[in-house]
Amino acid sequence: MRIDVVSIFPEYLAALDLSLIGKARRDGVLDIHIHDLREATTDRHRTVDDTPYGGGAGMVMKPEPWAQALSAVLADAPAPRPMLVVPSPAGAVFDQAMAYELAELDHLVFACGRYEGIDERAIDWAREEFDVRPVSLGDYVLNGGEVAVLAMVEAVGRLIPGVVGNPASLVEESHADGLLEYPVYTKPSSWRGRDIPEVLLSGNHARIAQWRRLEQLRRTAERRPDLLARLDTGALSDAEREVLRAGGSAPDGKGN
Ligand code: 6GU
Repeated sequence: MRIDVVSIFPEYLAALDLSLIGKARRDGVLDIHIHDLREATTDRHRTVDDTPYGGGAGMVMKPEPWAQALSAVLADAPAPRPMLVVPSPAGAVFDQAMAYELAELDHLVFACGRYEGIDERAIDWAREEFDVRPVSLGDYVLNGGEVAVLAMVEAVGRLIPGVVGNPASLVEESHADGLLEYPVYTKPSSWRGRDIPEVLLSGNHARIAQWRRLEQLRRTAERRPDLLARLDTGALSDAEREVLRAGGSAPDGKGN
């Protein structure tokens, strides 16, 4: 997969050299290019922003540097119509389903806005050559798109074959099946007076799977009841229904 990121703070994206994403880059699995938007300016001050028409606080990113920068990316693109992801608190909310969708594509381009955003005409202009998706990480405001791009590249990149060493770890994790992950434990089995749930020592894989499934439902009901609306309730066992009826409260009443 090819990924281009355009930003006025290219150093922010240095984190993409680290860990599994960094290794995937070095292995040639992810072809990631970081571009400085200011390189696409022509004035002495390398201006990328100006005051908003209609008034109001803050500054707006000028359209021409974006057109120049995105045209340069297109000139080097492996295929026509890359996906242009525009990080914005005014975008559609990024989730695991969107990560899976983006992971199927050959070429993603991220346009990191700062200030109050990018002149809307630059976005409209880009629609002629890109599929454009304004995307938000959630309902809060960041100062710019860079942190959001780090999150999105990691979420999408780890779904590309060869990025995560053991593909099985992609199956049993939060959101893979629309539920939160079950709690996990490692050695020692007794630590500071706290024992792991005995079922995990039983060696009974069916019982363990059943326990984990109930814990997933319990946690989801407790922490993210909004996710349960998408659950196929026709396919639930009696024990699973009971966990949901109890609203995610654990048998000991503590939740977890
Ligand atoms: Cl993607 N960008 C910015 N600037 N703020 C955000 C966001 C993105 N997602 C949530 N808040």
